[in-house]
Amino acid sequence: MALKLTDLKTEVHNDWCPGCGDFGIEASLKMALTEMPVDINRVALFSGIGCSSKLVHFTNAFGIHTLHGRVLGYAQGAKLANPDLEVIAVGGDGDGLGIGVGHFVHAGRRNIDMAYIIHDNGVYGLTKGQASPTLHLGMQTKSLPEPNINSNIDPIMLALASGFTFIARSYAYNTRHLKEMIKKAVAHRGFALIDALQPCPTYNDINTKEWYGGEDRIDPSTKRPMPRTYDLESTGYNGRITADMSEDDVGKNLLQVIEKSREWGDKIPIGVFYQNETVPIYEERISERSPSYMKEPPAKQLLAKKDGRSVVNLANLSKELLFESLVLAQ
Ligand SMILES: Cc1ncc(C[n+]2csc(CCOP(=O)(O)OP(=O)(O)O)c2C)c(N)n1
Ligand code: SF4
Ligand SMILES: [Mg+2]
Repeated sequence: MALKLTDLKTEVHNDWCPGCGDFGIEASLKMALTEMPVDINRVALFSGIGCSSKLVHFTNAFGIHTLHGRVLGYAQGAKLANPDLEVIAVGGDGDGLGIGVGHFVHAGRRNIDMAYIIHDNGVYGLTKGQASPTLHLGMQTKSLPEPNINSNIDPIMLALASGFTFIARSYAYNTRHLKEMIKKAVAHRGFALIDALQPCPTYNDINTKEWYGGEDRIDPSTKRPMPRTYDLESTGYNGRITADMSEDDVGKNLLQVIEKSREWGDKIPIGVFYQNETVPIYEERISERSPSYMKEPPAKQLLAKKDGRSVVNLANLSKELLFESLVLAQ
């Protein structure tokens, strides 16, 4: 039976602030799940810690709310233990690009087949609005006593440098666009990132819904706001790398990702910046060394006998490692 949006609803009380962009990301994810050919019983959601990371409680699918900055460790581990899972990780910009930035970079190098959505609101929402790594230099959101003293991390550029094979950006209130990006990220074979721009009306009073919507920029001819975000695809942009491309063309494509990632302010591109399915995924790399891996991954190994006793016999090992070494040491 087709999955409906109501199937994904939970009874957990939602305490996001009114107007929070997290609602748009939650709605987009749920819409995407109902439209994708995935079995919801095989979907596994993982989140870190932050306002955004509460999303797993509000979605009726298997999920784990992990630790701050550790979402990718858990999510990648689960996918490697059971490659049949459709793993989707979510979390804040602080979670993924502050404390968790090491995991972010190494996830790119591995290229495990899973998707990761960063809720990019420029602040540490849950802990009262400190500057997150994506807040631009010199910006002073309302919780900051002084303007931000650090330059920002650009998730698109960092992902490109780290080896991510699908890099997209979307906007929380453009749920139709974000839903499509999520579907593409999940369908992508390899590690897929979506940088989801997300207004935090409580602590980020600069990158607001009105700011993204261009309400301070009225088109003199139409007298209507000129939204800051625009769809890359509508400009003919194509970030895909294919096996038949020359080194020169690959280089040109990489340059256009850099060029587009630098656009910010009055014009903010959203869409797929880069997609490269010519890089082997981690699961293939392991299979080359261990041909039985995909057939018998760790999650399909027998852990216990029918009577509940472990099939693992540690007696000999502990005897060798502990007992004998202690006896010998005497
Ligand atoms: C190891 C550790 N360090 C710090 C914290 C405190 N902490 C909880 S959430 C958070 C930041 C959340 O910001 P972000 O990841 O951007 O998520 P948001 O709330 O903005 O969605 C911090 C610093 C923690 N829970 N664990
Ligand atoms: S503090 Fe910001 S990010 Fe957190 S729930 Fe409120 S509006 Fe959303
Ligand atoms: Mg944040």
